[in-house]
Amino acid sequence: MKTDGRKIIHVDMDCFYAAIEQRDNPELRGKPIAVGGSDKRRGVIATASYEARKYGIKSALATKFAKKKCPKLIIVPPRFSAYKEVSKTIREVFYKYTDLVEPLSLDEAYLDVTENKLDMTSAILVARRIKEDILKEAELTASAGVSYNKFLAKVASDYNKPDGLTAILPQKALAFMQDLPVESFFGIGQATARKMHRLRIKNGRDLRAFSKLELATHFGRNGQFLYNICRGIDERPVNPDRVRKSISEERTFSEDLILEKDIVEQLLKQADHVSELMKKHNIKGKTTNIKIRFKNFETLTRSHTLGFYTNKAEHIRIEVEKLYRAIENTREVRLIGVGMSSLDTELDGSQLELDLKPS
Ligand code: DCP
Ligand code: MG
Repeated sequence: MKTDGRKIIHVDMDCFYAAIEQRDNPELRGKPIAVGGSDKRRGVIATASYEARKYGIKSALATKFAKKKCPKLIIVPPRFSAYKEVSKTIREVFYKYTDLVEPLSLDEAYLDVTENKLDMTSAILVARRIKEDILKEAELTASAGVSYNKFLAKVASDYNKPDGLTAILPQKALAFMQDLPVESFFGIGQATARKMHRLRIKNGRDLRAFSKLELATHFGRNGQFLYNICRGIDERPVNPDRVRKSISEERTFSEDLILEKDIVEQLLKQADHVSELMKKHNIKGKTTNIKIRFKNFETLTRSHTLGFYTNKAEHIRIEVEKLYRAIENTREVRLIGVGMSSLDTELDGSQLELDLKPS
């Protein structure tokens, strides 16, 4: 099989927010806990400890419902600054081994260790060392997956959680995917999985029985990707800290915003922050972007490009408000992002992000 000889690691922290809360408060250890919003204020669970997962408590569940499933469940409010701090620590660990690090979120990243700073030939050994370093530096466990591409490394890290280390060698890749349920394929969401079930596709073996054309017919643009991944082919490179070409501010609220007035007010506040930051660094942009995440984690993005560069708050405010009004939203909002792109500094690849604190 063609593997282009890469060595990719995917690292994902174990029940990230909850593990940090248990680390920092010994009274929570060994108990079913969940980080999230209060049931009294119609909050949702961000994540749950392994003790709580036994009761079926998981991300995005309404806290009220979670308490019904597990009456002893302890709800802990999130402390985003602590999570960011840990995220920084683990990234520093990654950079000890390679600069080819592509963070996917606060708690997970891809690393290309084909060549690495310690000249280690075994990627499995690198992964073990990374896990040890994380345990030492952050007192937390991570799960790692090792393989020759991103897709398989990601599947592998999820295979044996928590504190797992799974390698999928090239000669084992197809066998590994044969019986892997489509739900465990990264990139296959719930809706696609349901569609697959209707087509009697339950696992990698079933998927491989479909031709490229058939997959394209049923799954559109995703068809080619599906055709490749079930054959163990994924040539996407690890993108080290992509030079992002935007300035943005994102906020997750500890309680969802319900009133339109509050949502718009928050959007305008963030527009002001983005404008301030742009002015401070003498940057202007043409495209305004907003991102709205609803209570159920569905996320919408909208953008509009002006015919001129600006960093004026009054311009960004108008754009942001127009973009939001056009959505005609009636749902509760848990996250808002406001940003500017198409920057006049794009040629030198400037990138800035506000350091966020939750409101
Ligand atoms: N998160 C969230 N809402 C979600 C999913 C996740 O707020 N719907 C947050 C809380 C998680 C963190 O992101 O702790 C990392 O997400 P993961 O999907 O990696 O979940 P965990 O790390 O909590 O658990 P696992 O051990 O399964 O990776
Ligand atoms: Mg995780």
